Amino acid sequence: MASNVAAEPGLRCGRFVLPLHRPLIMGVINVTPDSFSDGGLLSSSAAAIEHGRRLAAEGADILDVGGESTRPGAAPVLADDELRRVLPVIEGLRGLDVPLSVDTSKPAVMAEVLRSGADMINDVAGFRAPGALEAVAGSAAALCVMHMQGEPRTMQANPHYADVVSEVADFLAQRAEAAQSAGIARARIAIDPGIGFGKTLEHNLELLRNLGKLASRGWPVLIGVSRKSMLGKITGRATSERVHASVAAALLAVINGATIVRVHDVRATRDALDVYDAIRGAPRFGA
Ligand code: HH2
Repeated sequence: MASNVAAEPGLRCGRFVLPLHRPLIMGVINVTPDSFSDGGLLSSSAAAIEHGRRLAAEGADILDVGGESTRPGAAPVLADDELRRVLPVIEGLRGLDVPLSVDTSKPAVMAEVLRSGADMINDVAGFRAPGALEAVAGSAAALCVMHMQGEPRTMQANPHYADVVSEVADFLAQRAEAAQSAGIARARIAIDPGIGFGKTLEHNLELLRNLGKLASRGWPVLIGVSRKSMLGKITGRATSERVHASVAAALLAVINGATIVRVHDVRATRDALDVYDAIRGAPRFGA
């Protein structure tokens, strides 16, 4: 569980400081009609709030609320529509003892959700939009800085890298340093290579094999691979049948260097990570 003790080392995340000595789970709440794995399921605020409560009870360490799908080919959403989707959910979940993240790339949405008490901003565009870093700088929120080649509409058309691991790591380090130059403390930043965002299956696998190289840059690494098409390519299964593959990928990501995993299936992931923590003798389980 998150702590309110400001002096504890960890990821500073709005009202909380998240300990980084054990893997953390970010549970996904997509308040969208068109997300790739669960679009339309949480179209009402009430359903999204109930889902968020369930994910928290299942062991989520962070809840990530999204009002715009980023799947390849997804239609863009206006800031006002995005806010209409996410604000009531933030309001409804604020009373839980869990940090609330908002998945957005729009500075106007960032500013407004921070005013409403969001603890983290998760930007798949790496805070590249003009005004994005300024929108978060004055808050206490954590940032997830993600890598994406291209933009969602076209990113899977022809992704190309000379060396995917070093190019992604260099981009993330540059963006994290730009955030720090904008006055954002290092302890507020996590980085994410953006699995499936302008990457082929081989690029994704190469990144997941080399998470240690990303982690060695010094910021905690967040990975979102849950139910993604790369798992469909490997297993041949539809999105709703990728729970086992997603848990395997999340566990391997943690073993390879990730600290935070962004998942749809919190309970199954929690079980796997609890077993992992127990076997490696993490403090909560004793030696
Ligand atoms: N993946 C998705 C959305 N946001 N954020 C981070 N930091 N990392 C990710 O890998 C990531 C993300 C895509 O997944 P999902 O939210 O389930 O789908 P959609 O974008 O279609 O709503």
